[in-house]
Amino acid sequence: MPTLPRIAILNGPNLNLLGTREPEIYGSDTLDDIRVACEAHGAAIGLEIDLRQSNSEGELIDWIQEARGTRAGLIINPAAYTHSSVAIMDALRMLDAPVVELHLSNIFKREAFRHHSYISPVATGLICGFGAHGYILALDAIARLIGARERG
Ligand code: CA2
Repeated sequence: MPTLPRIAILNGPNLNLLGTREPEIYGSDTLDDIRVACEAHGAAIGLEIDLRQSNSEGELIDWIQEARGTRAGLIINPAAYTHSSVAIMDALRMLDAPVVELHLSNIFKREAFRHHSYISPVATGLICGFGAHGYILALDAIARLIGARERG
């Protein structure tokens, strides 16, 4: 049986606490709920999911580098590093695979400091404001991009 394209879904600092605080902003799903939903949706559309979370900028960068040549696409919710990390931007710039920047909340409806992203200029596209469902939308976007690449 041919192997499925593998998709990295990386999550930044504090997202391990999802579902425990501020549900009015981030929803009530935990990161494990999101993992289960992504794995089910991935199986339905022919993608293998590798979802990880780290509170460390360096570990996220190591995982982005690991994705080079091993992952067909990458979805990243960099959390607060969105607004501060030139290092994550530089690491993403070195990927050839499609990159979706994802946020649970609509960062443009929130404080001004969240309106600037170091990630958007190096991402293929941005999804924000749809809560946990954004991960499913991002998987559909990646599946379409990979299919388009395969068709040439
Ligand atoms: O909306 C998003 O997904 C964010 O990336 C979440 C980040 C925030 O800094 C970005 O501006 C937008 C914060 C993640 C904090 O995660 C929490 C999880 C549970 C409870 C409280 C915060």
